[in-house]
Amino acid sequence: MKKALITGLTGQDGSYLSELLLKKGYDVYGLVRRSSNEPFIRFPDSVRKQIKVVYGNLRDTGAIERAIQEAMPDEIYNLAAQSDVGLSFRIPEATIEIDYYGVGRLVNAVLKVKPDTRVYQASTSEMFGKTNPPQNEDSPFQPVSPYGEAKLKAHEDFVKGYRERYGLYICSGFLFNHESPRRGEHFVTRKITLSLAKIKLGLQDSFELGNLGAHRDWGFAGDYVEAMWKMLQQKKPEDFVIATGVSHTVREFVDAAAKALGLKLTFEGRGIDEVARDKKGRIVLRVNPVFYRPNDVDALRGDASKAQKILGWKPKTSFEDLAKMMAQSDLKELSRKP
Ligand code: G4F
Repeated sequence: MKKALITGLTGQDGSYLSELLLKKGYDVYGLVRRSSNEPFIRFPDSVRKQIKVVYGNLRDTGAIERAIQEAMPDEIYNLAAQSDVGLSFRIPEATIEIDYYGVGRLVNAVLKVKPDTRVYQASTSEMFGKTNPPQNEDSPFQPVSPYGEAKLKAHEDFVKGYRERYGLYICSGFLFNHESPRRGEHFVTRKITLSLAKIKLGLQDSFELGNLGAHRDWGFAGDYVEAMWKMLQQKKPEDFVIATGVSHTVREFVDAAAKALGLKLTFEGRGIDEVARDKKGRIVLRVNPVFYRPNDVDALRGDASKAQKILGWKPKTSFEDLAKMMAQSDLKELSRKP
């Protein structure tokens, strides 16, 4: 039986990946922060029971080494991160601490305890930053956020660097935005679906967003964890862009989620004066500059043809189906609550 250790187990990707690996017959260990309030909120009970928890985090070298000693994993998936791009402008040091130094601690522990472990590093499309789409593995990196910078440095030093210097089997997945009903509520897609579902049920009148014009390439997280696993099953370690190849604005996501809930919205105005109205003319969405970032990535659209060719991977879920899945899940959950 193969063994896998997942850091960041309790997040969206960790929950889908652990389900996938359990289905494939893996023994799954998770590095879990003791401070998480409801660490297993995203997990069905049946999955949760099968996961072996090791408490620790990427700030703690001793805990990382102990987790590897305990699991003796064939594969490690490093999904732990300060992954909120907007927040990284406000907490840059904490972001670098986890997203850069944390990766260093992990790969050094691997070399010390079990150097034949295969490692997946969650790199990101945010590293491409200002580079024009479509972005692929050969595109230049031009990050604009502390988060993107920390992830880029970790990729250069600990993925490319340790692969070349120490022969470590380590791959970066440059994953474009990937979402699901399990997405954290501070990311834009989930904020949108949750707010619209509340509006639909009369629990809220309106909500606010920042940059409505940003383009993102949004896919379904459940499809993307399969690509992570495939990367660690190859003869040699390589890096891959994982994306749908289709890009939409934040405004278009609002529209698609609203349609899925039977709400017809009309957008009017520009910049901070833009609003969306429902069919009775009531304002349901306003722009609030509080949600703008000091610097934002304007346009992301990935070219995942290398992943398709070498891994045989392609996305299964369309943009419209993703928005519908998330909006309907929030509506169902909220309707259930007393
Ligand atoms: O949902 P977001 O916060 O995702 P972002 O910044 O693209 O980052 C996500 O995807 C990356 C992959 O490219 C990951 F590496 C990263 O960890 C994370 O998962 O924001 C998407 C867009 C941005 O342009 C943002 O400015 O939505 C815009 N936006 C507009 N209003 C907003 C809001 N974002 C948030 N979070 N909240 C708003 O109210």
